[in-house]
Amino acid sequence: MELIGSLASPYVRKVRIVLSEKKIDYKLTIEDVWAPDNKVHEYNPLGKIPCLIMEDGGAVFDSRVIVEYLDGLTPVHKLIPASGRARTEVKTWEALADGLTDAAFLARAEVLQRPEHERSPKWIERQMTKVERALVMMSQGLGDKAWCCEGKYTLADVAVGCALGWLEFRFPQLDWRSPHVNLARHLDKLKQRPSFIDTAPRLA
Ligand code: GSF
Repeated sequence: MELIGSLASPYVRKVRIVLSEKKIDYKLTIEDVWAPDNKVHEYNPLGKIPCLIMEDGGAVFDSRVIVEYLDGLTPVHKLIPASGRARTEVKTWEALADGLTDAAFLARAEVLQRPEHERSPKWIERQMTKVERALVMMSQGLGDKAWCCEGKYTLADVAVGCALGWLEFRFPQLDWRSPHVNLARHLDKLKQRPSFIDTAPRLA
């Protein structure tokens, strides 16, 4: 099994953490999606990572589809409840965490990909408001619990950890820890896990 990804992507990290927790072996192929000659589109026409290449050559994307596939691959350390309200709750946490990252990503791209005179401050403010509101919902949802939901470590915690870890990595100037002490505590706890340590975001 081959994972096309990068060492900084929060979505790739989410997949790598699930692979690690479920003890699934894989090959990581690093691709820079921003390089003009990158080959990602040969696997995923959307040109996005992560993209999982299965043993039969089939491609799986995006990260939510990949982690759902992986969780069903082996009974080792199930991270998504089998069905019902519990499954929906975990997947909604994942959508919240990925949505926070999506918004932060768009705000950052507005600065990195556009010359100053073309940037829209209103657009950046719109995206960062989504980030702030997502943080509030995460903090309220976690409360003083040990895990996001179901009273145990699930994909919800993996997704939240990847989103907060990416904010820490790419938005060091954004102080989300002071207003959301419980989220800061949760991330610091998750960062002790080998799966998080081994996939800490870094530049290639
Ligand atoms: C988002 C992946 C994504 O935007 C998922 O896998 O969950 N919904 C998808 N990945 C970025 C790389 S990143 O996270 O550093 C990506 O591939 N961007 C390239 C592009 O063309 O948007």
